[in-house]
Amino acid sequence: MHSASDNDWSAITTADDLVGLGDATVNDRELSVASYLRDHIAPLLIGRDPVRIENAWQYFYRGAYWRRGPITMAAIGGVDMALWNILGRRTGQPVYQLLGGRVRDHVTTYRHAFGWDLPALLEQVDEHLDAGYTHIRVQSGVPGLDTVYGVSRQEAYEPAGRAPRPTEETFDADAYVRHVPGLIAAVREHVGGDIALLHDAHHRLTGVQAARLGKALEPSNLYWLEDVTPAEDAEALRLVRQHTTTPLAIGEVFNTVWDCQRLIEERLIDYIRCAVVHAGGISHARTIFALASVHGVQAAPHGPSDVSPIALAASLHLGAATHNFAIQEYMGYPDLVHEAFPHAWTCDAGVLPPGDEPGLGVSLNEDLLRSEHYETAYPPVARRRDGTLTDW
Ligand code: KDG
Ligand code: MG
Repeated sequence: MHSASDNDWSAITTADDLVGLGDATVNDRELSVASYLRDHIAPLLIGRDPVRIENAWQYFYRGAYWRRGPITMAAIGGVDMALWNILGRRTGQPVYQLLGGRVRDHVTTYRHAFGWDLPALLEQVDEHLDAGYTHIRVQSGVPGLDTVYGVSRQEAYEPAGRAPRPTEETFDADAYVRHVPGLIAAVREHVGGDIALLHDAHHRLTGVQAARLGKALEPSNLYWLEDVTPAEDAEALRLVRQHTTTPLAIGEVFNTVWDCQRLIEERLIDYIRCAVVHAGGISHARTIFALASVHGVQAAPHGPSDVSPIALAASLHLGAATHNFAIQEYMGYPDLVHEAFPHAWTCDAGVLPPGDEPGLGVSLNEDLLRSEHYETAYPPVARRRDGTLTDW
């Protein structure tokens, strides 16, 4: 490779001037990854053969004494995506062809509906139904709380607010667990039996609270209950598993196969939610999903608006070629983001075709990006009523 990250954008340029884009964004820690790339990876890319993608992955993972963690793995992930992108452009093939070709006609997606109360929530649910979506994540406010993570009184794309420090909100797990089953039952009644409903608890419950919630949600027949306990606590999930048949999804905060090995091998979850960007790129997400396939667990990557159109493209190419890839989260982007990252993937009536352009099929509108500037944004911090922090 000729140069890497020597402009403002995360691009790798080969000696014969092929450019590969990657995404290495870690929401609210963006600059740490930028430093990791600039200071520790870019100098070591120079002179490497861009075709040896697996070799580069192994070098950056095993060659570093300090391994794993979101910053390291996102940096490796960004490089890996860019190298797959380059290989596609060099061979004139979309990345899904290089991964073995399509196993499915399209990748199914789910959208977010949120509303402070039931009428507001149903309004958004209806908009998604009218647009042809069949899978909808539903989140709402909770009586007695002023704010709830991911639910805004206004329209919003991402819970992270642009500010020099995180806002704080109060969370009450009992109030939440009391409220959610009735709310989702009302949504189920509204949409009928054929629509898949999902819900995200954002890691904030104990095992017992989560088990109660899962049980109470059984009549609503959820597609999944997500992040119901802190992801790193396998025994909490085991407790939930023992008490409910509500399907469980977890893993958006995992970065390597070793983070989720136990959950997958012991079948404590139904869906593994690692994102290509945060889990070491296409090469390593493929390893995770392969382990999952052996144990009856399906892939369902994270895809909020802080996962860029480049990383989404990488996920869709992998999804097209991965048998146990169930669904891709797609939160949507503001218009500015679509303009900044022109992309071949499309979103139409609940499906996300990756497009057939060589590589990942995403480019950068550099003029537009140059006119924007970086601002710190943080998701809120949540405290219980006594002031202690929630797990997240
Ligand atoms: O940065 C945090 C967001 O990506 C997260 O809140 C979104 O939980 C989330 C989801 O499932 O999309
Ligand atoms: Mg989530």
